[in-house]
Amino acid sequence: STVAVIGLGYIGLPTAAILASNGVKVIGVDVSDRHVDAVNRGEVPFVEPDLATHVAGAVSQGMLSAQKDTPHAETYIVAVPTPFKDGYAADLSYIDAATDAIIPQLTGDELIILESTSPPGATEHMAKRVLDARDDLSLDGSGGRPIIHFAHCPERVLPGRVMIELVTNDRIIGGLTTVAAERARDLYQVFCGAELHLTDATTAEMAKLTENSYRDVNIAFANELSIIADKLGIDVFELIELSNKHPRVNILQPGPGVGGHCIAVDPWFIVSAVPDEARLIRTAREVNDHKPEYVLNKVKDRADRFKDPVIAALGLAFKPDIDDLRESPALEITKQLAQRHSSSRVLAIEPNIEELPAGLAALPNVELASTAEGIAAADIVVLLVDHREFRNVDRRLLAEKAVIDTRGLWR
Ligand code: SAJ
Repeated sequence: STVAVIGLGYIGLPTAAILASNGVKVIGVDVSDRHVDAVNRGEVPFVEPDLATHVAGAVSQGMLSAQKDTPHAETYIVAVPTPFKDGYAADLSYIDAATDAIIPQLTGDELIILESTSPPGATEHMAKRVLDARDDLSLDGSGGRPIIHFAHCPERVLPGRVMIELVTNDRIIGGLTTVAAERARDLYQVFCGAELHLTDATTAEMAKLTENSYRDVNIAFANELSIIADKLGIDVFELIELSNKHPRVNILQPGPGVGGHCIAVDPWFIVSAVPDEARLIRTAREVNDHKPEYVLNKVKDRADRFKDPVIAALGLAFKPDIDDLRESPALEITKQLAQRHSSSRVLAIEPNIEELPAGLAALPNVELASTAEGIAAADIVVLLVDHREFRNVDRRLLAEKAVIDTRGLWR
């Protein structure tokens, strides 16, 4: 039997590759020629450790291929983006488009699994869209009509560790019916070595959003503490380290804000579904979103003591030791530094990229610099990302500088 994976991005392609490596025939579907062509050559269009080996192996053995049209398959896995739109509601248009392409292929007894992170009710929404278009099909066999099975199985893998965590993380599988959940479990069992927990679809949707909201709230707590500690003149990193010596306390680390396309987005899906109830979750988002402005004000306080200081911004990525700049507070802060201090030189230091992203390259006062040279030339050094390379910076280089260390890396 064949599995069609719709969306060959950060989640879909690893899932397609690991299924195919475990003997399942997989057809990957993507709207982008670049993704389709890369996969058919056995290549990976983005960076993720070990993924390239899996894709190359699966393609050369004929177990994985990619195309733009949605084929008929016994199982569909939908792994397309769910960005948010104005008002912070989830934008389901990619899910709807994937669903519309599946609808004409259905003959009965297919299983459709939604993997995309989704607001509560999205799996039911998908089922309704299918059944509204096809009154010859049903969820339960009523009227003797063939059944289509629906389940939600959110991904939980950490970028950079995807191929490991696909195998080792427990998974939550929410079916619109018990049979749907059981069929989805049989599929994930092929590659997942951890436990598979069955529930209903809405609980599975909420579990995913809850995990990321939990992390967001915990980081917001740390970010708020960092502002309180500044006010009180104490070191927040020591404060958290000492508080975490308590056996039931485990506070995360403050930073210049929360980036990536999951933790800074998913909590809004809960807020927009239940705006009056999700008060803490909304506030945490606001606290984390405010942190870049706080850092910018801190730099301004220092800069006011110089005439056109040279500012080095260390790190552009959204977290350490990756090249992913999407939704990165470090990138946004660097851009704002250049715009607000337009007669200053801003040295962007990001060891994981070769050239400046377009948004920064367009600014006349920004240059990409190496770590040692950038720091040496700077009056103000702002550490934004705790990359490995920055940990070992020679402290003598920092001695004469105004240093703002948002990650506590150089304590
Ligand atoms: N961050 C802090 N302080 C911390 C930890 C993180 O400021 O103590 C910041 C990071 O710098 C980064 C942001 O949070 O800007 C998010 O990074 P992350 O490493 O916490 O998470 P992601 O976005 O790479 O992946 C998360 C993971 N979710 C959880 O850990 C609950 C991952 O398991 C999910 O699969 C992923 O979101 C997703 O796709 O939803």
